[in-house]
Amino acid sequence: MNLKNKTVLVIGLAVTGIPLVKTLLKLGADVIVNDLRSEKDLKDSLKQLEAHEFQHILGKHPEDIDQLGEIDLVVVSPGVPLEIPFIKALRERDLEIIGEIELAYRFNKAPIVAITGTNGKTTTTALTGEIFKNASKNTFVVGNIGVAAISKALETTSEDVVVMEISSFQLESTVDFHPKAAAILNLTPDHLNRHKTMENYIKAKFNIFENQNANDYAVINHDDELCRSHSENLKAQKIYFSRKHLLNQGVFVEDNNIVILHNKKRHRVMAIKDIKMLGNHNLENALAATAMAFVMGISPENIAETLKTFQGVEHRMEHVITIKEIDFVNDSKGTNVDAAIKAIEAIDTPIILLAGGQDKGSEFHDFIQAFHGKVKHVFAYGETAGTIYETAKKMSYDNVNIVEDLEKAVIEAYTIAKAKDTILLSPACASWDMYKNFEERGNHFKNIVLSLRGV
Ligand code: UMA
Repeated sequence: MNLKNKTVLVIGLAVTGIPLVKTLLKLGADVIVNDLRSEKDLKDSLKQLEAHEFQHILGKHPEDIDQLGEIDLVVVSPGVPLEIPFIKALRERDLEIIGEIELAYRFNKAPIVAITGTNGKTTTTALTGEIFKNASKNTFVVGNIGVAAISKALETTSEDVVVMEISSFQLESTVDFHPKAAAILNLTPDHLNRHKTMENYIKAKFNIFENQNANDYAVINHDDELCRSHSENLKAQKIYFSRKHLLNQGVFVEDNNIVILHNKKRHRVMAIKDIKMLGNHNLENALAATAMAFVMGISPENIAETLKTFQGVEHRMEHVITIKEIDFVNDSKGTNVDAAIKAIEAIDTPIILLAGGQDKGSEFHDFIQAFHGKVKHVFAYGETAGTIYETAKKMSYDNVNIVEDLEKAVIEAYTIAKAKDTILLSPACASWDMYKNFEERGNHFKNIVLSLRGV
């Protein structure tokens, strides 16, 4: 793809948009940036681009697309829904509209290992990246994990490997994107405010396999009914992983060991008790990472070495501190019901739960059901506080209170907590009603918690 002297419209100027503009300018393109936010709100983004020359239209999406002049390509940030009137109008003009992942793919030179799924994708991406790094492979870990893929694309060579976390948003705007190995970890309802139906969400996720062929690998969770049932017609070689069943071929648990059975050869990787990360969900993440690393040529010994030491990622079941024998756990990355259920399941002590946030159209019935006598109390805050409260009451769970914000939730929880309890932030919702992102929410939680020392 040659973008020299082409005019490229970039929509969204944040984590994706900033390196996108820099890369496009490096490639010799003329860049126009558009963002809903005002120049004042985008002050930090603009500062990072101070030394670069480009046009911008800020504060709204243009109603009259003719004011943009001649455009050769449109590249959208993942958080921009593709059905907004502005993008529809651009489409009517027959313009090529792609996502940033697609653009990164077109300039990328390394084999790609791509990971999606509703939950566990950040942990699995970080873990897989770590396995490659520990096996002395030059590795780029990018994508939804917080480092835009385009920011590294021009640096890659065929000797490297790129490990990408990919969201359903990003998979809506891929075209030729073709990973060598790709995984769907699991599928439960999420982001339905954007995708509208579960079918649309699943379809976006399966785009990850769309351009693969018989020389590629599709890694799939055998224990997840939706993953399995939608995988029948894939063109890539299927590598199943399972925590619950022995498989004829794939990666699974046998006699408490991780085992790989591939091309009739059996490899014992390690005992599951020696995996550093806790919880069944992390065992599944470990199985998926093992499958991907193995098909990409990493030895079982190298894989085991990393699984024994990898501690997990920030904001995902992160132990913050113990005060007066009360553990505080930051799971701000638990942005949907399923993730929060897995967090509850992974903790063995009584829990005081802090939950709520942006309303993504989720239902909380399964969430409340997962409390199983383990969650002593819930403090709900944010846009979904009322829905969580009403669902709990309807299900005869009475230990629920609505509080104003996260700070109030922590203080109330600490007031009623007893020694050996865990105060868990696992919101089951996105952060965007009150915070810029889940990292900001997690950091806020940690600051509030740390300020309780000595209280
Ligand atoms: N914007 C518009 N019009 C719109 C919507 C947004 O102009 O209709 C503008 C906003 O004003 C803002 C910019 O677009 O200035 C934000 O773009 P974005 O939402 O795509 O966010 P980025 O900061 O570019 O970060 C994105 C991902 N965010 C989302 O998909 C919402 C990051 O994933 C990702 O790390 C980053 O690209 C690099 O790839 C975060 C995330 O929350 C972690 N992802 C969701 C999740 O995991 O559940 C999908």
